[in-house]
Amino acid sequence: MKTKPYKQDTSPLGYAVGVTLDRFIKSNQADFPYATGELSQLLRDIAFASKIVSREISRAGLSQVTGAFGQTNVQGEEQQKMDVIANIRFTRALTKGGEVCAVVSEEDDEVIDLQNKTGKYVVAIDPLDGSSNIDVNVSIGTIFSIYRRVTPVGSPIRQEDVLQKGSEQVAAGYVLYGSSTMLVFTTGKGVNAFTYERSLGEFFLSHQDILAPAVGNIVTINDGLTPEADPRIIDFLSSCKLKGCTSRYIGSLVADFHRNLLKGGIYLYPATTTNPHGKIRLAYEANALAFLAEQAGAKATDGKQRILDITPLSLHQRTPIFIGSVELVDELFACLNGQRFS
Ligand code: FBP
Repeated sequence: MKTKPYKQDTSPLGYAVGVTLDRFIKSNQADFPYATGELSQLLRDIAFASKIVSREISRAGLSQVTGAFGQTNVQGEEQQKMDVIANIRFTRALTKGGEVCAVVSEEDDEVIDLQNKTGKYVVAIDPLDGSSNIDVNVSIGTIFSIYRRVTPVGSPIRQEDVLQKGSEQVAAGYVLYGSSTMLVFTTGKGVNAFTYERSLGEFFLSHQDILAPAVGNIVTINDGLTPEADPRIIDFLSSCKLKGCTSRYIGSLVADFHRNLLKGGIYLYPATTTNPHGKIRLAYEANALAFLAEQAGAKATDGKQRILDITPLSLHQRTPIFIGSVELVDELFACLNGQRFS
């Protein structure tokens, strides 16, 4: 039987649409720790849930899902309807995906035991970050951290499974629901971003091997906090102003982090007299972004140590966070400690 070898058509008619998330995962399987397909399936489950959440957000104003849900979460914050919707969608996708045994969510007081006797992974998730921006059509996000459980598979979930240092993460990422929906993640081999093509229902690779500029000129802080912050932080902010840095603050951690990751800058959420541990949660906000930052050549500290070296003591503990371009984080650290951040 006569055959002919496939030759990729190069005419404009067959223009390339790009590398899908699935194809990227398949061709980079070696970059996935343990490389048995479970972690890649878990990432697919997160991508699937984010498509549903992205759809709900994009039509929020039309479908009565804006506004408060009428309950408060463990942080004492009023839950928004979209917080609850995102929590349902991600927890359900992780349950049905079958790779996860436990979930730590910003919206749930306790650990959610998925009663999955074969699940090897633990996920810590902020289903919807930037709640204050949901109803005003400003970019919001989802943040996730993935760990391998440390106790035997099939045995009861224990504290050591869910209270792991950030340095133990096997993967982490966020979804940004902005002018486009993007999924950004690392498995410890660099940072890649995928943009959602709604008409095809697919995430396509749009930013490969992201590296954060070592030098940045964007300072991101809620200026309303500064009167209660450490005066040495005020000194740092003044030196940035003198250097001609600019100020940007969206009020959604994911969106502020993403901008600074691409353009160069520093995000600061310090401890204040009102919040002596800051506001940002270690398990499902700071750890994931710190892993991504370091994988992109940037840095993340609580002012004393690497965020990833912090030993977690409780599920919803908060931490001060200073994250971004190396030069700016080093300067901030030197302001606070009078020595370099190594
Ligand atoms: P949640 O919305 O998930 O609770 O996250 C916290 C957050 O909204 C961050 O996204 C944001 O950077 C910060 O809090 C804004 O805090 P503030 O309103 O004090 O500036």
